[in-house]
Amino acid sequence: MTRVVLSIGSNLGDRVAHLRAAVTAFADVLVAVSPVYETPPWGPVEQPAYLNAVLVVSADQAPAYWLGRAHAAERAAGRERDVRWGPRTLDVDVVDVGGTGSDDPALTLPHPRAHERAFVLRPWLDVEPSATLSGRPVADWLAEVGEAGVVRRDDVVLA
Ligand code: A4P
Ligand code: MG
Repeated sequence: MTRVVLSIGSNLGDRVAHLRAAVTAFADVLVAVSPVYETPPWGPVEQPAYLNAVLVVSADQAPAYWLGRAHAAERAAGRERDVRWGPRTLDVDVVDVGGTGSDDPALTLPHPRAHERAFVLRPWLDVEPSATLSGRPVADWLAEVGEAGVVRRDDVVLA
């Protein structure tokens, strides 16, 4: 069984409902669901704050399978791909597939920006305290990045 880390995020419409829909979409393979965080938008596009969380899933499947399921979950949430890094009802990124490395632009592993994003590292650490990313503890990456503006939302429970 391969252990897979997915990052989920929403900053349009009913954000909580979109994250819950992502959890439901992966219910058959779900291992863990992280707490939810309110996070300031990352990147060059001005947009509303995100709700972010991490899912750990597991199945005996190749990396492409997980990207396919991620895109299916995004489509089900009515995701429209217009602006790169722009606002979205649901984003599902494949962060790590059992430590596999890939340079394929269609599925780069581990996710090329995960190590610099507190909105991925913080919830991941909550559910896998000893996780590593590119051979380095996630806790160390997070200490380097910092957690400014990342606020845990204990009032929002996904599962
Ligand atoms: N792709 C390559 N590798 C991967 C991977 N590991 N996981 C390809 C998922 N997709 C991967 O993605 C663009 C292309 O990346 C896809 O065709 C896929 O084959 P997309 O989902 O179509 O577009 P995008 O999401 O706008 O681009 P990208 O690069 O995934 O954006 P990011 O990096 O996900 O940024 N701020 C906060 N606070 N929280 C967020 O969740 N998210 C974004 C999106 C921006 N700012 C944010 C957040
Ligand atoms: Mg994406």
